[in-house]
Amino acid sequence: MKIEGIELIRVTMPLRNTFRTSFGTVHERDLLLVRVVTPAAEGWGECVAFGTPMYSSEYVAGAAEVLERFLGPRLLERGEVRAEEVAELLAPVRGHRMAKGALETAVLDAQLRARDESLGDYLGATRNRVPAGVSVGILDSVPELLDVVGGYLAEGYLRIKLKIAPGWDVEPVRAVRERFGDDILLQVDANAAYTLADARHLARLDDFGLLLVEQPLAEEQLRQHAELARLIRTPICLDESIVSAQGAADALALGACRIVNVKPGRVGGYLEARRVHDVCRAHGVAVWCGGMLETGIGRAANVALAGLPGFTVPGDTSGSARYYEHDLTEPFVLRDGHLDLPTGPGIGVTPDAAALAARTVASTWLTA
Ligand code: OSB
Ligand code: MG
Repeated sequence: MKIEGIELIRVTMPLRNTFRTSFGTVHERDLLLVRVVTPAAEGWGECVAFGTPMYSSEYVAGAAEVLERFLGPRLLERGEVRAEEVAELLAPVRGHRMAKGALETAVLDAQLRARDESLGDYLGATRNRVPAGVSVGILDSVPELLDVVGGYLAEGYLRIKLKIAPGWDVEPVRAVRERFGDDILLQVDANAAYTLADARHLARLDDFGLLLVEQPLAEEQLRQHAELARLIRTPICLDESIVSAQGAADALALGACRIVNVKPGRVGGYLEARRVHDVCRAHGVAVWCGGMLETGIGRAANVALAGLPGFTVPGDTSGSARYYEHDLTEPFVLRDGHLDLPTGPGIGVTPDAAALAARTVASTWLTA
């Protein structure tokens, strides 16, 4: 496919609810969309970096710059390119996986639209709907948390994830178990807020039958996660630490985790995300699809990926209404606790022009 132009669109989306994690608080979602124009079709990708580099080292303005100066020009100079060649073409630029992933996704979307194939079919999805979980941020009080969790359960969410941090861990988990019982699927996410010295404290979570504890320690601490796994019974899941399929293989070999959160942006796109899925599946390790507070653009692709057979537990693929009053696309709506895979070509959705225009703060065109 000939890439004629690439548009980088900076967008700000007000969040319905402030989202607080151990690394900071997000009031609105600053994000970057990538639109690729080819003679046959155009394609869209959502870059999952946040406005600030607190979840990981990437951030929106940095992603925009690396796309504009280094990644975009490499593609435009090549002219003809297939989605399956993008990662290799961009490999000389180190890191910046979220920026690369957005560009690869836009090319893949255009390629699939041109041949009228859905992303789910292309990736190998085996289901037409996926179970939905929801990630609940840190709140000011336990009663407030119980209200919020009760509301999500009433909406039909099939799994609850509580964000935790030192000072907000055992008590909220205990309160949710006491109020909603032992049958709800419950897990926690620390976003790297603890150290190995906290092992005895984290072991107190073992009493609550959690599905997993996500990323308790720092991104680089694979060996220490393996050590922690010997000190607590709750299965460890890695998020931030897994940035490639090779890294996932290393983490499994080390015993650093027993389950993996797959976020396509974090690993550089949907093709690498599928390889992470494949590696884990070959090891008998479950994966689930993480989220980055995406708009409908990123959400559509995540839901397609979550249709693959190794995604055996509910992910952070929530309905649009959990995040936004007005999404950029047709909203994703929970039916019976599930989201349907999009069936149209490519990612299956496009931004509503008026909704996008209302939220766009800047846009840049790159041409050959
Ligand atoms: O660690 O999984 C995470 C949101 C922003 C950054 C990191 C994470 C999260 C979530 C929410 O937990 C996922 C979502 O609902 O999109
Ligand atoms: Mg996480």
